Amino acid sequence: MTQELFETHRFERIALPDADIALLRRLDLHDDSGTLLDELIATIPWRQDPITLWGKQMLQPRLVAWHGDPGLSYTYSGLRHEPQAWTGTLRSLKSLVETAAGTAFNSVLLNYYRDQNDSMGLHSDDEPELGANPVIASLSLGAERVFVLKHKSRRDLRVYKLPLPSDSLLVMKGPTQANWKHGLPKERHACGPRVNLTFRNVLR
Ligand SMILES: O=C(O)CCC(=O)C(=O)O
Ligand SMILES: [Mn+2]
Repeated sequence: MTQELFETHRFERIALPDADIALLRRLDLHDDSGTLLDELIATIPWRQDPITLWGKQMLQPRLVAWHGDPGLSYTYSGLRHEPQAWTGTLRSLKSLVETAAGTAFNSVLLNYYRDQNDSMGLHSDDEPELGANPVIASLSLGAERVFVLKHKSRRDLRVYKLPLPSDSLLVMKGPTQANWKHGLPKERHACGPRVNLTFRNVLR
């Protein structure tokens, strides 16, 4: 059943060693009015968290929010978070993503990149709360941005650049987080806003 759904949705496998990554270039989000991006930007309770970089306190170069089932808690960027409640829109998106990915999720981390100057540094989604070999389903909306993947130990492999178009769904699973880092660099050219939703299953 799961395999069947996977094929129906026409995922492309991203052929990287020590990883299990697939990309669905376009997931139908039932966004007929084309207002989903603006709605998320306007209604999600975005925060800009502080980070310490080279001993200096600054704000992260993007806005974030975390929504999920009640009672979960999750530490990222060194900060512990309680989830905001699911909204109707986030619940519908979760359901579409769960069907496409063939996996259930109990939370979503949202990232809002306002323009080309917003970014996310190289990291792995390897927090202990996610367990070993987590499945992460990452939905992109808005401006196309380049997602980069860098192997943790193999210096012979180049940094892999994967442009993520609007409405695409990237699924990372198996040993991907153990062996690769990923990030979203700034762009040199002007670009509009992008919202990314990474659905995760946080273990209780
Ligand atoms: O914006 C993206 O595509 C990456 C997001 C990400 O890696 C994360 O939320 O952990
Ligand atoms: Mn990540």
